[in-house]
Amino acid sequence: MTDTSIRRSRISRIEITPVAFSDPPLLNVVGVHEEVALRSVVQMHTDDGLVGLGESYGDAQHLARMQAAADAILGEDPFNTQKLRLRVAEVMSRDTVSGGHGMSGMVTGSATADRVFSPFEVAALDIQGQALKVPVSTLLGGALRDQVEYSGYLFYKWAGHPDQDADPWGEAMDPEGLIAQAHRMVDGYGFRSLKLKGGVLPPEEEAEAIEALRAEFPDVPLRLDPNGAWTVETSVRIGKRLEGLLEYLEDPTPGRKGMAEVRRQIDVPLATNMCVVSFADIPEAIREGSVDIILSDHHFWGGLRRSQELAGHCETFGLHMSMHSNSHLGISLAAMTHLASATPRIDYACDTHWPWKQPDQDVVALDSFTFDGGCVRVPQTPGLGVELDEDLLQARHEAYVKTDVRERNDTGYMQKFHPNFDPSTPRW
Ligand code: GKR
Ligand code: MG
Repeated sequence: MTDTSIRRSRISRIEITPVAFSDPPLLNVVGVHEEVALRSVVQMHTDDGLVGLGESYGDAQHLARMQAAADAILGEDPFNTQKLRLRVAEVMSRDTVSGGHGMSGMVTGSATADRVFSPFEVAALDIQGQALKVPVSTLLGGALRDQVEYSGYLFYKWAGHPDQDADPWGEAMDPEGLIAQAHRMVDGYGFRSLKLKGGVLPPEEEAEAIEALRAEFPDVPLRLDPNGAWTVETSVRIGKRLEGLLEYLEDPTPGRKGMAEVRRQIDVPLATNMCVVSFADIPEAIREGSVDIILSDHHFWGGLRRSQELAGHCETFGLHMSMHSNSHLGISLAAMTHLASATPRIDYACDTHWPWKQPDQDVVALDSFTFDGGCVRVPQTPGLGVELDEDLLQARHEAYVKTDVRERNDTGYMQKFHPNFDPSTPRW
């Protein structure tokens, strides 16, 4: 007789490895990137020998939360991500400690349970894909494109970390420096759109930089993201100046009400990864008319399928989507690429910090990804389609053990060199 019973595999073990990799001194509204960026690598093992990968933030508080969540989902079925999510939410509902959100204070309002669940959902999908011998994009409904477009992410930056030699990117504190940086991005990776991280210099100087980039790259869509550094009045003034030059303006001013006020007065689409960062933020954003574009980020929207739920909300309310990024490794790039390939609502080129990471400082095989025309091919092998390199993982973990950085703190690092630096916003 044929055995028709279905044997479900179980999650037998979860390893969470904190890692660190070198990061250049990239400036933003809350300070400057430290010498290392922290991440965590999740390896979810099943009792039938599969291993799924996930990647998340590496801040100490977040690691503790992830460990508590991992303990709560042992023995569960990796195909039942609804149940995994409920378990994680139960554990997080008892979490009373604030902070540790991995974004240096820039985005802290997003739902803790979603953040903590995300790398486990990605690892579970990796396992499912391997078991079924299909790529993760297939599990997400199917890839509608075989490559995903990313945009080049420009930063004001110092030549190198203080007391160190200049890094190969060199200094970019004025339009000339940014144009040289943009050429490296465009020539080296083929990016066809560019985003400038603003909120660093007085707004008029950042507007000048956009004008200079427009003159240098007449056909490249441009975005500017001051991370809420400007008042409503400043946002309207600079927004009007940049009308016709920007593909979108990202978080010029803090809060949904302020964003709505700006949006009513300028003819530039407004995007956010700061004022709509969880499902609870959506109703007010719609009521107020705060934004045109939401930057999804599976790391804080609760994983790949929750990000697709967000896409459903955006479709209902006529909003568009792009994708947010923080300093990340290859497991995240694979997950981002699968998600975007299977989510037509993500109709803008996605952000990535990828070029800022030294190629040998990842945890996946060095040839896992190439950028061609700013695009990454959607992995076609089962699951996420990336393999962990044990030697690289070990090296990154040793770097974590060696550094005394235990949470991202762009402000503290900036204040070491500029003690009067004040991260409050709006600043201009
Ligand atoms: O890496 O400095 C940075 C960025 O500023 C990042 O932390 C932001 O979260 O890229 C992000 C953004 O779009 O706001
Ligand atoms: Mg942003």
